[in-house]
Amino acid sequence: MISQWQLRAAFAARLSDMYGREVPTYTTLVDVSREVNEDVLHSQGADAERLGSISRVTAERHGAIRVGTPQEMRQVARVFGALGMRPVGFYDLREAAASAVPVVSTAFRPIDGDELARNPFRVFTSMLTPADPRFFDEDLRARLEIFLAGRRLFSPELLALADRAESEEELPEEETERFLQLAVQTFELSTDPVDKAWYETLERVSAVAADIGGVRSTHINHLTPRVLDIDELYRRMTERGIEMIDTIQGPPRWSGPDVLLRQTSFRALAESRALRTPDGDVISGALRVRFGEVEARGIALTREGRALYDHLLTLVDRHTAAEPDDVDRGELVRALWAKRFAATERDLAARELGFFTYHVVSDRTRDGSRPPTNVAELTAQGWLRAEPIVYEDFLPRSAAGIFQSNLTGEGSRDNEQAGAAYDSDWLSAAIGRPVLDPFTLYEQQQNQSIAEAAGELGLADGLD
Ligand code: OOG
Ligand code: NI
Repeated sequence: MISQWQLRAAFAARLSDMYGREVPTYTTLVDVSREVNEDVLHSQGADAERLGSISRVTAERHGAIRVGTPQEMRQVARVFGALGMRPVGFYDLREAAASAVPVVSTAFRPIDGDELARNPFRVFTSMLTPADPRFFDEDLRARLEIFLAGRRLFSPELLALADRAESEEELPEEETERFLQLAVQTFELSTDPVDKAWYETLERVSAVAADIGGVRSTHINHLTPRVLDIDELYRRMTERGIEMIDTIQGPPRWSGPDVLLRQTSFRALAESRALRTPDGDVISGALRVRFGEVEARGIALTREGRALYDHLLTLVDRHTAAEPDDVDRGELVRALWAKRFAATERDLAARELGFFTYHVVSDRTRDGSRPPTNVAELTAQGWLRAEPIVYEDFLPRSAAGIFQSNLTGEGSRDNEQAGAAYDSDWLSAAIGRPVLDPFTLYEQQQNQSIAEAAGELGLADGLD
């Protein structure tokens, strides 16, 4: 029998092989990431594994897919449910992007510590918002909804196998093979001709809308390996002549602890696709939508930590807008961070800006004194050791940036119109499963470790 985590790991590996065949530059990205990771491991030793074992990091990927309707979203949730992945977090990219990105998103990922350690594969999954009048007028909305209702992304056989794997939490070997084949096939780039006029109609509104609603299938949009030194990776890719987007998104490179997520990507490549013209001829064209991304992960921030991070970003934006000429954005960010952000892990924990798990230090020389009853003192006095919790989620601003830097045109949006309201509850109802709150998940992990430590120290009333 093949367990869910094994299914997840096998699916991630096969998807990665498939994407490497379809987008060879992605294979270069994976190779360079591996080289950088080996070099960091070599130069930093055990410190390199502070945020995950080298085997986890080397195999680690996230993918991105885009679907059109709540029904398709529910089906995706069943396929990922089979792999032990649950929807976590709500991202409204319509608000995070300046140009037209008419989607709302969640990420499917494993949620408990052991499962994440075995294989943390996650998929950023976006759903089109045809009901948002800022992007789609009534006529286009109706045509789009009819088009989407008439396509089928997932075969009944795949969904049946997925449901079985989810309810039984495993699959026999033969069914596993079939399930993996069908699942990977679903995300291959289709060779069916694309209706040129329809695609272009949507493209005028948004390249993302065309990529999702202009074709009768879905595909993996990008895959993202994890790297331990993203600045070095960026340098080496550029050196090889691969065109990267302008920036590394997310927190700056600085001397303090790595937090949240830093990402960059190589530019979307023109891929040849068959197009059907209004006369019915099939011609060969090129569409530019798929790319490869890479990321470095840091420590998960608490709500307070995240609020501080967002606040610092706002300050930088304001300053850059006011004095566009005289600022080096990177310098400004680093100066601000040095002044306001936590400079060490200990500081992150003490200011309750970051999440940690706490573990009893077994070899502490006991002098017969009673341990203090609060986490900060226990840690300061060496009774407890704090281990950072890795950020397993995404950043809306970076996600919007990744979408935008790979769009061909700005698209169009009518900001005079009120946007259609979508939120986490709406998405939960649409998917038919609760969209989980990432902060709550990290907090539970932290609290559980504290409760266990209290038990081991014989502190029956728990810890503050
Ligand atoms: C998803 C973009 C978001 C990330 O890593 O932030 C994303 C997409 O392009 O479909 O993958
Ligand atoms: Ni991504």
